[in-house]
Amino acid sequence: MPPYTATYFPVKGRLGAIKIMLADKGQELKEVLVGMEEWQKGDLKATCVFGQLPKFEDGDLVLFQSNAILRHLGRNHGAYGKDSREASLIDMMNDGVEDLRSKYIKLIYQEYDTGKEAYLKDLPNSLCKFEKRFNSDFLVGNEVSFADYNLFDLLLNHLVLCPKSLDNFPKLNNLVKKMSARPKIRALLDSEAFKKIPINGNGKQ
Ligand code: 6SG
Repeated sequence: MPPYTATYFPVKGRLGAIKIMLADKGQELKEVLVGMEEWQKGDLKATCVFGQLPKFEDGDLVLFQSNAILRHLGRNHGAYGKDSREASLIDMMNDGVEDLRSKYIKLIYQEYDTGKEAYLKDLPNSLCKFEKRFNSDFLVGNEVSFADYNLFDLLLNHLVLCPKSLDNFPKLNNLVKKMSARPKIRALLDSEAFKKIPINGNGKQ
């Protein structure tokens, strides 16, 4: 089977959770990195369904939208719940992760210097919603889902933004601890290739 291919900028950004999930599932990923100069030529952008990256190829299936990619991989690799009820709950939690990720991206790209204090003040109001959902090591049911990988990736970013951000959230700390300890995820996080790419495209983190 040919490996999956992802085309993206040289940042973790919206590919981070996808890479973590693929690593944990023992899947190879071929990466095509696109620099600013090449992207600004516009040829690649014109071929992207919504004019944006990441682009993800699974054989002849071409996908855009990072959450659609996560769902696709969740379906393919048994990370989408044990039945349709769990799948719906996983969708709900992942949409919640997307809401927080959108706020984070807005902070990073639009108001880092003026808005960080207010962002961190409000952050517990978002994090407590996730904290309350954990009855096991995972957001939904007893198995890892794509929403867990997505939340884990976003929490790692927040620990860089503010190392104390999870201090009052034992369940979120547990997620970070347990996910970081999964051997294939640990190997990815420790790899030079992963460590050297910046989280975001503007140098802010
Ligand atoms: C930005 O927002 O890296 N894609 C981004 N930006 C380029 O022309 N809803 C979808 C999804 O979930 C959102 C996609 C996402 O998949 S990612 C994109 O394609 C555009 O709109 C964040 C990121 N930004 C870095 C960046 C892109 C262009 C300028 C700055 C770094 C420099 C040049 C290329 C890379 Fe750069």
